[in-house]
Amino acid sequence: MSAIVAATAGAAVIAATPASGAASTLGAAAQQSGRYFGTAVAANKLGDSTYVGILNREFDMVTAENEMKMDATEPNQGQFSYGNADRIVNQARNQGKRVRGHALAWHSQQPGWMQNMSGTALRNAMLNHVTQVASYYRGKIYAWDVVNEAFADGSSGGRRDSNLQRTGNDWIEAAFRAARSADPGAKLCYNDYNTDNWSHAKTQGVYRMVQDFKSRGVPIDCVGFQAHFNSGNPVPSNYHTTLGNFAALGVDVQITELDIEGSGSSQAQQYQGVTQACLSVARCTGITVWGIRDSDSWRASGTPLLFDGSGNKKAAYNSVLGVLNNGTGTTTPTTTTTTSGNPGGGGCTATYSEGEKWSDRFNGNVTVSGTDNWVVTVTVSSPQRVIATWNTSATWGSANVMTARPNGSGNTFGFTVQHGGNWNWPTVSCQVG
Ligand code: G2I
Repeated sequence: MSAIVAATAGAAVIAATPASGAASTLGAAAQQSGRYFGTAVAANKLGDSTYVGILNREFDMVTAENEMKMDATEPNQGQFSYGNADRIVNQARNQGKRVRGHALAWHSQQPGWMQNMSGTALRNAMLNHVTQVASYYRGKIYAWDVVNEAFADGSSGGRRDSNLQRTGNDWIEAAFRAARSADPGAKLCYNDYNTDNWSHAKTQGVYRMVQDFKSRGVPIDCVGFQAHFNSGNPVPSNYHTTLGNFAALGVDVQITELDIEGSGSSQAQQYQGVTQACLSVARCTGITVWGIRDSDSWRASGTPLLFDGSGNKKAAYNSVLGVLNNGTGTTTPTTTTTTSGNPGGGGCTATYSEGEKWSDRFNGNVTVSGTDNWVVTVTVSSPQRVIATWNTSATWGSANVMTARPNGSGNTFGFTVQHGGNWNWPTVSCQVG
């Protein structure tokens, strides 16, 4: 959205707040900013009408929780089995949903025959598996987790030891190349856990690998952050930094397996923080939760999901939906202009543009034209607060209304808004002083 308003007599104010949708489902709310909201799905629950009802209503992306893993799709070497995976893919696609593929190559959940292999035989078997499965689903998968969990926990920042790793350090890039050949239209992701905190060695190790892959032309399009959180592994306050730094390497980032153990408002706040972190990064293309109801979770006792065991929406659901609905302003419009005429002739125009964004605050910039003697009114909406200004002399009419005047620094000034979860743009209007 952008607007140009002629500088004529009389006040003309264009609301700088973008149309804020009030979507009532997670998928529809995420779509307002071009993102998706997905869930892991288990084939054996597709007969549960409560489960399928929530799935069909709320989510627009689906990941098979176990059914596309190596042990499920190639139980015997060279014999592929897609029955359960197909049930999930077909159910999703019939409902107009997209599918994330999980996972082509992983040290875990290997079929028995593969667990006993090594060397060239294992490398070739892995590459054949990647080629066969990605070819079978060619054109039906939005993004593949090509390689899952290949980095070590702890302080090393290096690779995890596994039979695949022992076939040579280039096994990951070989898998990505095979996947690209088999399904050139799918986004190809590296996916891992404990990579959310920017200061962790594992995060840095994955970052260096992606940087290396991009510099050498290895076909990687995205990085998945599993995001399994609990009190021992809380949502990091620097999550937006992590997502933003990876995105700056030229890849999409996605939250791929989100769940947060806990309950009530504390759990809701953490879900809010993760959602905000994704919305604050333009290339964070979507969020997937790892299951629908608490009772569907791989760690059900931690009640880590958005619906309770009966399928009721939890506080965490409402907080995620609220952030998705308020977050649309962060990526859609780029400039908005407001103008007020000057009864003596002439007028001025104030143009707002977005600045940097963080999980708790964002910057805005205002450029004034038409006069050097301006008075710009900036109005923020609750619970937003302006917490800093530059290149202007500012006074406050009320906590939400700031009056900005020149301070000799020119006709562009800026300010920082602590947003409290409200990402709507401030309104700006200009008068000749
Ligand atoms: O462990 C949580 C996730 C971590 N990232 C990769 C994901 O693929 C992983 O998902 C979980 C599934 O949610 C579990 O459902 O992966 C586990 C296996 O690594 C899955 O657990 C398995 C059990 O180990 C099997 O005994 C069981 O037969 O689920 C199978 C199907 O219910």
